[in-house]
Amino acid sequence: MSDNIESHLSENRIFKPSKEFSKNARIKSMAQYKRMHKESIEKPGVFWAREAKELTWQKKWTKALDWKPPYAKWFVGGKLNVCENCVDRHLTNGRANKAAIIWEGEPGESRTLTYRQLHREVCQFANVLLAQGIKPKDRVLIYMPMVPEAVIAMLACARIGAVHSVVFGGFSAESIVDRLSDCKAKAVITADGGYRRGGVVPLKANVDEALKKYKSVETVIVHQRIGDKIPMKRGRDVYWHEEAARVSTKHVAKAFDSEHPLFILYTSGSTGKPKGILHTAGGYLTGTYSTCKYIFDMQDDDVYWCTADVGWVTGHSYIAYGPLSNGVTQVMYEGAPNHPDFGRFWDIVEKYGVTIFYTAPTAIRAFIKAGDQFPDSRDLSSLRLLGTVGEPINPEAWMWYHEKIGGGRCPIVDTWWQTETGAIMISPLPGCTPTKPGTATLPFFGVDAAILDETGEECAPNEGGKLVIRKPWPSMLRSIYGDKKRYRDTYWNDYKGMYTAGDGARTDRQGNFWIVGRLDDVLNVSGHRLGTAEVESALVEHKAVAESAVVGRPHEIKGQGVVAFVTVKGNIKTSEALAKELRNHVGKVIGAIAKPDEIYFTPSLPKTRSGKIMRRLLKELVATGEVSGNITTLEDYSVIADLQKNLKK
Ligand code: 7RM
Repeated sequence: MSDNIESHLSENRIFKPSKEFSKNARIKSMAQYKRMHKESIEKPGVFWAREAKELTWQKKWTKALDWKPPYAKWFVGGKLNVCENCVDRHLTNGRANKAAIIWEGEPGESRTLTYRQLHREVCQFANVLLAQGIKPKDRVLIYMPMVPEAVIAMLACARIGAVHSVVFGGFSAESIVDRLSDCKAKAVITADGGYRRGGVVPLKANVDEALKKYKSVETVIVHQRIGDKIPMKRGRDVYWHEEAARVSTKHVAKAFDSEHPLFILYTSGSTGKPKGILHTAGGYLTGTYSTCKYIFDMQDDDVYWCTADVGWVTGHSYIAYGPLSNGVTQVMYEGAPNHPDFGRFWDIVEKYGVTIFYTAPTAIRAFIKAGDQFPDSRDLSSLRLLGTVGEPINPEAWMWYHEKIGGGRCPIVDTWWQTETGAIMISPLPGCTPTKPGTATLPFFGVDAAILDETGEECAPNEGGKLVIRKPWPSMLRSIYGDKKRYRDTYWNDYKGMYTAGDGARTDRQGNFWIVGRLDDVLNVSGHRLGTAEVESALVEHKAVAESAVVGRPHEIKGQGVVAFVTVKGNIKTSEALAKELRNHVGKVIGAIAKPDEIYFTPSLPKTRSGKIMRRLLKELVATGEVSGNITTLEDYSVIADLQKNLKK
C-alpha cells in the first residue's frame, strides 16, 4: 500500500463567473491569470515590485528579495509606514470623506468613521501611546471586543512602530498570561467589556486576573465600551478617552524599515505552547493589499464585510490591513451571528447593502442548521461576491451558500491560507477561475504551491500528499517570536528550502487544489489513507445532516476504524435506522472502506474559538474515553462532557 492519501470523491459541477462579472473584474480571463502567474513565479521580484509600488514608500527599496532559506527579507532597504498606507494616503486620493468603517454594535447602535475621522482617531491614540512611553519594537497586547477602537489600536501601534499582539476577546485570563510572558508586553489595551450573545464579556476583569500572574505590564489603557464602574488600578490603569483628551489629534507618520516587526499573533499548535507568529511591515502589507485587490476584486463602490474577529489572522489581514490599504468601505459587527436570532447577519447585509461577504464554513453550516427562513426573508440582492476561509467547505454547504446567500449569481472564493502565510495563498480569482464546490482551486500570484509525497516527488493528480510552498512570498512569517529553532523545525524540515503547511491535499486533473485537512487528521483504514474532509462531506451531503466530524479509532484488523460524530438539522429525529442509512450513504458516495464503523449523534462538536473542529480531542476521546491534551482553545467545555456520556451509552 502506498503512503499517499487516496481520494474517492469526485466533483463534476463547475461554476464559471458570469460575463458581466468578468467584464468588470480586475482579472478577466484565465489567459490573463496564467500569464501573470507565470511571470510572478519566474520573476517574483518584478511582479511584487509592481504591486508594492502601488503603496506609499517614504524610501524606495534597493532589492525586492533577499532569500537565505528559511529567512526572507522583502523590499530590502525600503522604508514605509503601514498606518500611513491604510489611513493617511486616502486623505489625498479622494477618499477622505468616504466611510472606512461602518460599525454595528450587538445591541443595535451603529457608527460610521470616514477615512478622515479614522485618521484623527488613530493619530490621537498614537499620541496616547507615545505619552505612555511606548517605543518602536515594544510589544503591546490588545484584548478588545469587535469595536472600531480595536482596529484603531492596531493602526496606532503600527504608526509608532510598536508591535501589537491581539488576543481574541473570548480567550481566558490564563491565555493572556501565556502570551504576555512569551512576548514580554509592556502595555495592554483593553475595554471594560464587550457585548456578546446579549451578555457582557468582562475583558478588563480578565486582564486584572492575568496581571496578578504576569507583573511586568506598566500601563493598561481601557476603552469604555459598556460604561459600568470597574476597578482601576492607580498608576497602572488609565481610560482611553481621558488620555485622548490630553493629547493632540495631529501626528506625522515616521517611516520604518520594510522588515520592521508589525505584529505577533499566537496560533495554538496541536500540542505544547502557542507559537508567536511574527510578521513584518512591507511584505505583509504588500501581500494583504494585493490579495484584497485581486481576490475580493475590491472596487471603490463596494461595501465589504468580513465576519471574522480581529483576534484571528483573518481579522488582521482582511479587516485591518488589506481592506484599509485598499481604501474600501467595510462593515464591522460586534456580536454573535445568532443574536437575537439567525437572521442578524442577513439584516446587516440588507441594511448596509453589503456587496462582498467573507465568512467561515462553520458559520455557513450553523445557518443551514437554523433553517432557510432566515435568509429567505431578507433582501440579499446587493451581494456580488462571497468568500470562505478556515476549513475545507463541504460541497453541500458550498451549494447552499451559492444558492441561498448568493442567489446563484455570486462567485465564491474559497480561500486557503494560514496565520503563517499572512495572506491568501490558494483561491479562485472571481472574474476568471472556474470553481467546483469544495476546492480552493489555484495558487495566487507568486505562490509556488505543490503536493509532494514522502520522498519529495510531486504527486500525480488525485494522489494525496503534503502541501508545500516552494518559493518565499512577501507576507510569509519571518519567524516564531523568540524561537528560531522551532520556526525551522516546524515549517522547513520536511523538504529542503520549502515551506510545509501541515495540510494534506491533492490536485485534480485541472490542477485545482483540494485540501483534505490537517495531516494529523488523516485516517488510515486497511492501508488506505483517507482525508477526514471527504468522509465528512459525504455525510453532510445527506439531507438530515448539518455537520460532522470524522476521526480514526485504533482497530485490530483495519489499523484504524472510522468513527463519525454527526449533528442533525433542526427538526430531524435521530435513530439507529438513520445511523444505518448514513453508513450506507457514505458507502455509496465514497466506497465501502470509508463507511463509519460507529456513528454518534451529538448536538454540538468541539471547536476552537475560531470555529475549527478539534478532531484531535475526538480522536483521543474515542481511543481512551478521556481528553488529556491542551484544551485551552476549546470554545465550549461542556461539549466534551456531553460526548463522554454519549460514548459510554
Ligand atoms: C486563515 C486561517 C489555518 C488552517 C490551514 C487549513 C485550514 C484555512 C482553508 C482551510 C481548507 C480552506 N488561518 N484552512 N482555510 N482548509 N480550505 N479554504 O484559517 O492559521 O487559523 O488556520 O486552516 O488546515 O492550515 S489559521
